[in-house]
Amino acid sequence: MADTDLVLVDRAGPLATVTINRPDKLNALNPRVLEALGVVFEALTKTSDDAEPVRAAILTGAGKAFVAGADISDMASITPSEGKRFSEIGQRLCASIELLPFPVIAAVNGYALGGGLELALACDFIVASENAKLGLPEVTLAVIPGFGGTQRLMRRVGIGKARELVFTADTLNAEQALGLGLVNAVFPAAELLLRARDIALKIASRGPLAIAAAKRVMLRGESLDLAAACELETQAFASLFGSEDQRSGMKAFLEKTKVAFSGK
Ligand code: CO8
Repeated sequence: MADTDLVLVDRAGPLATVTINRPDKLNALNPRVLEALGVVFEALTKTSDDAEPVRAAILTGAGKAFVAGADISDMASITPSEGKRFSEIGQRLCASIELLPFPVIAAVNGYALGGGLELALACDFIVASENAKLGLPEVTLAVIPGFGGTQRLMRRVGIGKARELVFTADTLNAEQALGLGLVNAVFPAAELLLRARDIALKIASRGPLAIAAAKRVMLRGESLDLAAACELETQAFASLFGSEDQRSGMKAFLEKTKVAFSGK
């Protein structure tokens, strides 16, 4: 399969749907898939004359899996330094998704295991199909999560539950993941992408500069103390005043009219 086929992109107005397309291997992540994802997300930040800028994206998988993990056949005989390189490629991709100026929703359509759940955790939030299965089974292979999973899971569900899930390698079904706040919503499989797109469209209708600022301060603030994080919020809040969108948004409210934001 050519590298360009490993990750598919569908653009519709302000939305992009990115599909990991290696269904015969349950979308297992090898370096080529990771690189292709990096290229695709980077391209989505560029605006071209013939397409609207991306305001929200959905990441999903082709077939019955979101992603069943990093590719075990690629990892089976690697050395510690190769393991470090593989981990760094995955970590870079996850960090780059977090730094995108628009939200990315992980639409988990089946297995999200190991590196697959780690990738979903780097997205802004997760929605799942009723048949989804989520977990970090790395210790069954005598390794640990290497794409940021130990750290992001802890921040998402709390340290005690994250420890339990990492140490036991237990797999959660969609309802259990919902109960933990690991996923935000569960939908019938046939509706998953439609429902994810509804959420993405709502986000895309809001002020784009405000969404980018909110994403940035929530990401950075998570690892700061509260006072420093609130200071970051103040700076971002202040910087939004004077934008065309802030002026037209508030004017439209006062005049009881509708507004379409320009991102300026
Ligand atoms: N890697 C490579 N191939 C895989 C993977 C994987 N993670 N998962 C599935 N496949 C392949 C299978 O080998 C099979 O290929 P083939 O048809 O050629 O034999 C094909 O996908 C279909 O899979 P199954 O036949 O196994 O499908 P089932 O429906 O019977 O089972 C499961 C589905 C339960 C998801 C099963 O495939 C499974 O257990 N997969 C492995 C899950 C796992 O352990 N994932 C964690 C991997 S470790 C990891 O992700 C570490 C991340 C951090 C890396 C840090 C860098 C060093």
